[in-house]
Amino acid sequence: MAIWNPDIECAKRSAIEAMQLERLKWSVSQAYDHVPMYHDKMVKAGVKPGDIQTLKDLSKIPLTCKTELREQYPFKLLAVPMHDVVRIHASSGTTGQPITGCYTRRDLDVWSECIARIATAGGVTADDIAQISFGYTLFTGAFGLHGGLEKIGCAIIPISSGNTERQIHIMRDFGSTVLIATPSYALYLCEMAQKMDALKDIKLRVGLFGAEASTEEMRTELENRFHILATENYGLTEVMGPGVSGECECKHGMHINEDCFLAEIIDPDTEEVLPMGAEGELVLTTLAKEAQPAIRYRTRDITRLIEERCPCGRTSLRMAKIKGRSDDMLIIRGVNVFPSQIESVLIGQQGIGPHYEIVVTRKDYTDHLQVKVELVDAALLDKYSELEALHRKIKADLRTVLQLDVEVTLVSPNTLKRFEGKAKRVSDLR
Ligand code: DLL
Repeated sequence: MAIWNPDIECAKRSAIEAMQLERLKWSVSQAYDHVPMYHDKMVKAGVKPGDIQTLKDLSKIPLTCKTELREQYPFKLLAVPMHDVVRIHASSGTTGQPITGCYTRRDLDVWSECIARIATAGGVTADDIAQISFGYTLFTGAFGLHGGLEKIGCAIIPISSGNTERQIHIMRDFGSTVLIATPSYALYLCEMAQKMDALKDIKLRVGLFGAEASTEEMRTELENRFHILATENYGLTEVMGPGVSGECECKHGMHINEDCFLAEIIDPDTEEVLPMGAEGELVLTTLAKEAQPAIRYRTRDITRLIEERCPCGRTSLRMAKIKGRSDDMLIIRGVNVFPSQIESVLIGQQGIGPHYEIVVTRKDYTDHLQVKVELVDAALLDKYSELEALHRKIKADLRTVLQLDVEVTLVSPNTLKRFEGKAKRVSDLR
């Protein structure tokens, strides 16, 4: 298993922590000196950059949340003059004002380096032909992966997302060996390839997936259908985009690029920093970002850190699969439900496909959870007893996992929405 930058990725903990401390001091000073929002927050909390003498001192600085960043739209978070900015990305802003991400030339170099590391960890080499099926837009996914894969030296197909039938033609004709997409779009591509009877001619061997939560069951589904090794990548516009962390071929947690990001886990309610290994909300601080530093940014993503050594030889801390976002968690009749729990029950069940929708309503002051699932074979609709048995089984399995009664609706094949980017499977109509 190749390692892109063994000096960093396999460094001793003491060396990594020394580097982190030095960079943390620099990053906090950048933010304090040049970004009024961070300056004001630190002054209010009575902290100065000079108070950061150990990594633990970071907790003296207040946390930062999405709303605060939104208030700085578009460029009030810049720590450098616009003259030094060479790229501007933005989050989709579907749930409000978008958040901009600005990069200096050096930021782009660091970004490519981070991606080169995680793509190599996922098994990509210079001999690969990589089909990037993320949208080449303001979204960080496509351009982020593009820079890193170019650094590795693979042949990139910048096809962007959408036009799914054409994606399959290109995948087959160009002999793509690496697919880069959201897991939900990868699944749609796979279905299309099956429909076009092209799966047998496809040479994919690696899938680098990310940008949305997906379960272990979904990974297995993609690996089995496409005959690939599927690894997962994580990142967010607020701190850089993809490249914060990524899995190696061992697929046991995403290795964090710790020379560029400092990760903490907090209790989302009390905001207290939790000990190593505890599950909670991921908080990230950038250590190398020039244009737009992020200090103690609350990601809302729920995970835990893993410090046990990985068999791959990398020494970096890893992040477990994202369980969900704290703001995605549904509270149904007082019970906490993550969409990922529902997905893990559905995927792999005989008779149903991997597409689903979750609809939450309130009737007579009571929450009601409906899960719509697609049948694989429409013929089942005419076989009442088999249909009934399948329905009963899914309902019972959901009950075991969620401790809730769920209305299960089995729908005809190919009737639920397919996604070309991040999937939106939950409608909370309360
Ligand atoms: O999704 C960056 C990215 C692009 C990551 C491509 C990986 C691959 P945003 O659009 O700003 O950035 O969305 C960030 O997406 O806070 C998570 O909630 C979610 N997310 C990203 N990667 C994962 C993942 C990009 N592997 C938000 N698993 C984050 C679960 C993920 N959720």
